[in-house]
Amino acid sequence: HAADVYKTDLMTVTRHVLNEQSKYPESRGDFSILLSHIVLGCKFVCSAVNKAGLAKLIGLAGETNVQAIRVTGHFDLQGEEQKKLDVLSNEVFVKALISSGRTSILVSEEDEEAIFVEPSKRGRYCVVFDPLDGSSNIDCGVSIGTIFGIYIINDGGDPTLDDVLKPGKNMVAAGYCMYGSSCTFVLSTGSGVNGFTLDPSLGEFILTHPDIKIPNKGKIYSVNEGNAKNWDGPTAKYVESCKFPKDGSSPKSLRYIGSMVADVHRTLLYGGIFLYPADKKSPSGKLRVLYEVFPMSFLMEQAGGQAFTGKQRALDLIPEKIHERSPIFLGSYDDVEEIKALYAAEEKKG
Ligand code: P6P
Repeated sequence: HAADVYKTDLMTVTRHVLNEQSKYPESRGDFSILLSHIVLGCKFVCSAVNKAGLAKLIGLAGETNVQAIRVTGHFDLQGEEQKKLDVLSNEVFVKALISSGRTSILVSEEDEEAIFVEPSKRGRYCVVFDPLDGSSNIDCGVSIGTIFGIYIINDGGDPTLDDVLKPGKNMVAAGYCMYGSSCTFVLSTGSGVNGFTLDPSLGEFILTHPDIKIPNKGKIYSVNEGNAKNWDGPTAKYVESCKFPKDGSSPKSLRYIGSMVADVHRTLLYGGIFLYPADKKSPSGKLRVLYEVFPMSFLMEQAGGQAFTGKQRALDLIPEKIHERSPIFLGSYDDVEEIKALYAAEEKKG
């Protein structure tokens, strides 16, 4: 009987968002249309990333560097040409978002300036995104991802940068898509976090991780120990306490992939803490506020964890520049509390 072999009540990401939207009777479906275009971009990038892997195997790219693959003209991307995957991904997302007719401003890690959508195609949303975060890991097959956050445009007047230079707590949604052994789409629209896995045979993201909650405390810390020489006191003390716990508990394990989406996804599912602290070389850390720190912090809070910059709650930060960086400590609630206490003690010492 079909019901025995196939799950017939398929909860796709599109259906899930429509369900969410039904809670807001006044909504006109704009968000669902916007999200369907983001999902389209993710499906395209998933396919391109997988091809990049194959390109090396069958020499498609004809170059040692498989970051460029031959574009088969899926989109009007000037037909057949060699493109670096992150440039290709950016073009796909920009074109998909503009063609959705639901956006007014786009901020991409790949574009120095914000993109202001032409008036005839404007909508209520502003999308900030990193189209292919961690792309330096493509050649070795490590998981990479797309990260995005969504603001609603301020009332009245033409769109300006003030519509995106807002605290992360003003975001209406955030998420990422991880291109790894499977293609996993994780999303929050402000009432919890849900994970979807791409079923390539259907071309649909199916709900596989409903209502994700991060464990209150974890056994993993995730940081680039190579920067230890340049850390400030509280960070150094915290990492030391992970390795040589004073309360007799067992040391935490170190897991660091070097691809934010992969490190954050593991933290979300297994618990623990991910940190990219400030250091003497980079006093604001490395990760970008709008399209790395804010979306991941939004998801962590929605999953019951928290996110801290070393000075304040990450989502309270108000960026002044669209590519601004910030230190970030995010993950299990209790683990982040420990590092907050160390920074507070440092603050007291003055
Ligand atoms: P590091 C990748 O380049 C990235 O932007 C994030 O995805 C990742 O978390 C971080 O940088 C890794 O930086 O300095 O540890 O190599």
